[in-house]
Amino acid sequence: SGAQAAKVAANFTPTKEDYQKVYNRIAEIIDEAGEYDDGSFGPVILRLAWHASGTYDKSTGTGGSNYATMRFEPESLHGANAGLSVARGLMEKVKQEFSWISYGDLWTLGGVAAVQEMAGPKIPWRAGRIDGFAEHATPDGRLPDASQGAPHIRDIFYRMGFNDQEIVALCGAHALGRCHSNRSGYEGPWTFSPTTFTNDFYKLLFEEKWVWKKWSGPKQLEDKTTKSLMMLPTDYVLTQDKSFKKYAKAYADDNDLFFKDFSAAFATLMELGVPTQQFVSSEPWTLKTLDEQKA
Ligand code: HIF
Repeated sequence: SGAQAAKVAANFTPTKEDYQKVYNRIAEIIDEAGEYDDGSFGPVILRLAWHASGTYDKSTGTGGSNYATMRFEPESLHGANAGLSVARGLMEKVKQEFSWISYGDLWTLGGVAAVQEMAGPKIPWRAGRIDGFAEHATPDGRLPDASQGAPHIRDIFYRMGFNDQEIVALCGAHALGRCHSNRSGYEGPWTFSPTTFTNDFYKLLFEEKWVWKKWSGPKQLEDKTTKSLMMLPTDYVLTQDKSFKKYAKAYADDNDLFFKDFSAAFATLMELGVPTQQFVSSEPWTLKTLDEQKA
């Protein structure tokens, strides 16, 4: 808009209130999904935020959310990112209105808004990412492969700096959204409420009987009772590996613990690869949901 353009021209420094406005716009768009999937763009926007951040390698300091390199080929075409053009397109609409925000801030703020608007925990968030270039992109293969087992999950998430407890806490986000055969090859949702953030992912892992789905697609599990839910091999491993299982059980039994641990791990994920001195505030901000602002 003209007002936003004038702000940029005046070398304007955005405040927390300006980022809340961006959050609000994303939150509105999440709800404008119509017939798309389960009626929400929240899950795919969350997935963009995670794939933008999850390329981080702590040993080289490369990857992560700082430069938003998924805007460029070949990263945008990496197999793991199939379908995320939907989310990048939605975020582009927001960028047109708030041209002063960096793509890295915009996409991670999208992840925060998605979690919070789908009734999840508050995610503390800081602004300060800067737009980079294609040369900042990382090679294909940094994101997890759902067909693999516990050693692969550990390789990928230890590389980002996470421990077993944090890995299992993050995995609860698969309560949201669904797999699409034309994106990953896998098919179906993990829970009966794929647009509401709950600890149902862990509950279902332990309460349902999971059997291999008989189909021509990639190996995935289905619940024996309704055959309408799915688990990826990497999800099911959380019930098989002794260390993972301990945490998965704890989160199945205690939703508050899950919310608290997810919030901390997800906030860390969103900041991977961002030099500390770049953040505009030392204290993270907690942004309000649309509902809270109506009150
Ligand atoms: Fe996912 N994930 N994820 N994921 N993911 C898919 C979809 C979503 C993995 C694989 C897949 C995390 C970890 C892992 C979301 C959020 C998070 C799909 C289906 C696959 C295959 C894509 C498609 O077909 O559209 C693997 C192997 C992971 C490591 C164990 C995170 C923790 C759970 C980090 C995370 O936050 C979300 C949300 C979706 C749903 C997207 C949608 O469009 O509905």
